[in-house]
Amino acid sequence: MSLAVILGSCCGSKEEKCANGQAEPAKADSCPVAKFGKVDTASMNVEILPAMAYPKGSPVDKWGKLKVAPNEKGVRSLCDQNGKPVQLRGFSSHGMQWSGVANITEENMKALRNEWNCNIFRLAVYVDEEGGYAYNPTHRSRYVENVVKWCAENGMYCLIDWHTLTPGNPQDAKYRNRPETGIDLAADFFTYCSRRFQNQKHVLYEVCNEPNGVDFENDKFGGSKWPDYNKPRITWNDFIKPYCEDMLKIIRSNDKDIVVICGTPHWSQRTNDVIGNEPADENGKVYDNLMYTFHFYAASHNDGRHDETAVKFWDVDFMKYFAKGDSAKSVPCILSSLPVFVTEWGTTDASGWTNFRPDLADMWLDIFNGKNDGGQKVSWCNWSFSAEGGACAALKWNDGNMITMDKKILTESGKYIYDRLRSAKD
Ligand code: IDC
Repeated sequence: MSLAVILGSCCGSKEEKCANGQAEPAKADSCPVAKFGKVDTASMNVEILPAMAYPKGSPVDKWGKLKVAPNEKGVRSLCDQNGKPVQLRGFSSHGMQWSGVANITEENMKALRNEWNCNIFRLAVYVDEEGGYAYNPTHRSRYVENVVKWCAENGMYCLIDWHTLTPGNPQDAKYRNRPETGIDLAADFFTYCSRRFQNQKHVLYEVCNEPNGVDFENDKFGGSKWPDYNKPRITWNDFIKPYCEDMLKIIRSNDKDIVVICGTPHWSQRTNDVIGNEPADENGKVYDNLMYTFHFYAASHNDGRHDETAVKFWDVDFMKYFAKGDSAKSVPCILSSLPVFVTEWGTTDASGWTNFRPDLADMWLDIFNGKNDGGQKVSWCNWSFSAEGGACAALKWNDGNMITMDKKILTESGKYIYDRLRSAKD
């Protein structure tokens, strides 16, 4: 199926032209989807991999293809194939184009399952950053596919993360209509992956990491290049939701019930913007098996304390929003209202470099273990399984190629996550 057909609502007499993924995009005013680029026919026709096998007794063997279903309080939560709530816990990779990728080996994936007790691994596919996917699309057939296979071999779930970050708008032409090729990289990537991996029970998709309104290049928005938490520039309604709906049409046309996770405004911190306004198909039916993400870095996003961190962040009581809601701020309890997956979090401040705060991380993990009004168990991936990016990285610099569980190679954060993963109970 061509991109324009999947994206739908195209354009009467111009249908032939718009419906052909290989045609030049028509002018924006003649076709509502024309501002987006093309999908490569090679992606549309990629060979579908046969279903992979999972070791007996492993998480994927026990839980099967995940879905979103009500928990005992009637709150939508991540569940196994039989509708029993499950909690996934594990790591996110660092950018696979940097040396962080050095740690992602067959051996280490085995260790993450057998020694660290991870049941998920998130692969961060940076796009337009130096050396990212835009500059090397073979990443999908090399790293992505290897990680999908290695996760299966160990019976772990695999979250494929389209790691949009700079630019912060997932609808930016750098993602949706590359000037040099006219390719809609996001649509092309999800066309390829949802077809290639359509038989795999252990795959999940995160369609955009951390939408944000930073404009490093020319500050189109005027004033500060840093957006205000209270006034997100890349809003849920105008930018992120329509983008998620585009990707859902593509993904669900190949894989009708796979769990898909949507990014949320302001670096995936305004999860509450989604309440009552969830992505829907062309008939207005809200998609099933959708989750929404919240990202936090413990020293920056917590109960609103400001005093102890070098960098001053927001005085938002995120913990209250998620666990109970805050009527004074008109925020209902988020974990009673939406199925949430914390696809990325760090033990430090949001730079990733400083302020390791296990005490604040503990408070968050208590909430995720069920201490919230929705009784929702929240799945998470820690940033990052890497020696890159400062104090939040799990491994020490130059010792990244972990081959044994010698704790000498772990940072303070790595030791903390190791203990939390090992002591976690299903
Ligand atoms: C950081 C990396 C850093 C890299 C940068 C790119 O650690 O090496 O140069 O991205 O801009 C996020 C992002 C994640 C960040 C991480 C730490 O999703 O990509 O990684 N962070 O800053 N959101 C909040 C923090």
